[in-house]
Amino acid sequence: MKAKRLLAGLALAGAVALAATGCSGSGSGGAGSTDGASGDVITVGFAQTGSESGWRSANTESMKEAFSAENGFDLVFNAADNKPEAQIAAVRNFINQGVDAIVLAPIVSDGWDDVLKEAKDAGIPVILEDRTVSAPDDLYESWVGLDFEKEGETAGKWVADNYGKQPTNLVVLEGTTGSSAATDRATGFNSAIEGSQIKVLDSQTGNFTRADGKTVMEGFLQKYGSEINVLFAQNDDMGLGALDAIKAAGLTPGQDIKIVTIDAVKDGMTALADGEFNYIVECNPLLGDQVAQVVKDVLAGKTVDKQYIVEDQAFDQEQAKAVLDSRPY
Ligand code: GZL
Repeated sequence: MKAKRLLAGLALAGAVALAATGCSGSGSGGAGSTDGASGDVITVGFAQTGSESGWRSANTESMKEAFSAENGFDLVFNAADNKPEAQIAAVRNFINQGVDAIVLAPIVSDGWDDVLKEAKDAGIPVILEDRTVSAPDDLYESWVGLDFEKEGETAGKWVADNYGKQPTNLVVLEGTTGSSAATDRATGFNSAIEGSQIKVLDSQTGNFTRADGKTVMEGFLQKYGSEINVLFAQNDDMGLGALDAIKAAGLTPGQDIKIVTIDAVKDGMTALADGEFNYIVECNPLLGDQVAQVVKDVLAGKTVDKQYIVEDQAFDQEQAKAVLDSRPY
């Protein structure tokens, strides 16, 4: 059983509070300083997925802020344009450069065993952030991420509680095929609607992007039209793209078609506050401080947990209105 540590919810200041279970990084090398003992700059290769969504932009910003020069880091950044083979090549380049540590936000779960083994053989620790991989967990030091299955379950429970007691037709915009975020959200969502009168008419990937979310929703509307009662978009951006398609079809989002999404980025929360979305489950992108702490602890030879899972919350329209102006992303 992997040791895992739940981190307290996101403080509005955007800092990730650590749970009282002692994950305090109390030794030298807190994320806000150099690594204590040696004071040497830590060179970190960060293999990011790309820039597919508002969530990704917020995550990249959080990581760059945490892995700054004043925090004792030299960050080598790569964004793989959502191409798994390019991301594997980026990790291999980091190994060849001899970085001190590698941070990876894996686009997809599979295909990582070989290059992670190469990193291990080169003595370069790998820390996963955001999504995770299917490779054996002895090939990476730790995963700082989110409970995607719980996010999907929370979204599904809201749909089942509100619309599951009468025949309801639903379509799904899935995230990137093969990503742990998409796979686990689907697992959680489907388990939550099981036994209800929710009927899934169709489910296709929109690759977590607005453009593809719009295109796939246009197809759904052409095929099913006003039969569609509810849209579950696995991230805000696909839901935002779907808004354009729904309006172009002469339908009113949030009324004719209820919309539930995951992320809670600013544009999504604005759509929720404006009544175009109906419910959003948060997925906290501000992981940088925790990841930087784990990197420093690993390089200082300290024991770290295999998982650090950041807790999420959820919002309806009234809650979105109340917090919109104070949200850090
Ligand atoms: C979730 C993250 C997903 C977001 C999308 O942690 O991997 O990828 O939900 C992003 O917005 O593109």
